[in-house]
Amino acid sequence: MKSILKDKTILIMGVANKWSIAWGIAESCFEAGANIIFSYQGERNRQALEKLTSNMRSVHLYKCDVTSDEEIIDLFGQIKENFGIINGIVHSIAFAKREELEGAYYNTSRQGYHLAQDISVYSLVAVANHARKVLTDGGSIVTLTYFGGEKAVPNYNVMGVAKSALESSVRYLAADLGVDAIRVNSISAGPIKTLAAQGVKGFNDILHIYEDKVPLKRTVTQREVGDTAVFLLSRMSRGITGENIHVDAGYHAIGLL
Ligand code: NAP
Ligand code: 1JT
Repeated sequence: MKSILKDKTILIMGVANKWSIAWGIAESCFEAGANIIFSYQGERNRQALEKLTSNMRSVHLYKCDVTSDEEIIDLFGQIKENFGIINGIVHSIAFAKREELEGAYYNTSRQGYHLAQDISVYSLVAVANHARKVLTDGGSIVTLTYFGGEKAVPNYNVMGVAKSALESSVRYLAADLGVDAIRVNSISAGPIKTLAAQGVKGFNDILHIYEDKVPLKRTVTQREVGDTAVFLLSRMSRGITGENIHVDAGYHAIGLL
């Protein structure tokens, strides 16, 4: 298992800091022998990545704000130029305005709705499209979702609707790209304390419910998500596409009273 991604080059999008799920995935990929390329939104993330990767083998960092088509096109242009072919992409990016993640969903603003869809969903579509020029040997695309895309979870609101669209996009992209041997899947992670989760009203209560009630009686870690991502990026999962794997300590399988 140690070299399951040996000779594979993986692009990881969405590391903000050491708590990011994308960083847990990067650590798992690194341990599995992958060459890793990172893309980051802004200068602050670049500095965090430089620090985090200071003891890694060759590190490659590219700026890409996914609200910009030019930056996405430019990212894959540079990757084509410097690497030719890559084998996998991890999309670990989402955004919504904090004020949209509490209270009634019907209070969602038009602009807040569009922003959440643009960054959290359309970005995967645009990335998949432009990535085709570097996934010419086939490949695997993995994105991150949450249970609030399947059921109405209090406060998740506009992000829940975005995650539904993301999970549907995974199926449509899988249908499109299968002919090119490109697989597309998502991981539905349980709640994890990250920068995104910080300041979310009631988030700690959700973590406590997990510790009390879910089958494994605990929350999940970034590395547990990372190890599932390695599976999805590797040939071990070569028969799987259009799938959503829950890494949530069993929460999705039970009915809570
Ligand atoms: P995180 O560390 O804050 O990661 C979110 C990343 O998205 C950050 O690196 C952020 O960069 C980036 N991003 C936002 N807007 C962007 C843009 N326009 N262009 C490029 N990058 C952009 O939080 P996380 O919890 O690891 O989230 C990663 C994924 O996991 C998200 O899809 C999230 O919905 C999903 N997820 C999280 C949980 C959880 O409980 N934490 C559970 C299930 C699924 P900046 O920091 O610079 O904005
Ligand atoms: C974003 C945020 C995406 C928080 C996110 C997210 N995906 C998962 N989380 C954590 C979370 C948040 C809520 C929740 C359960 C988990 C913050 C803004 C950027 C996008 O409620 C049940 C609200």
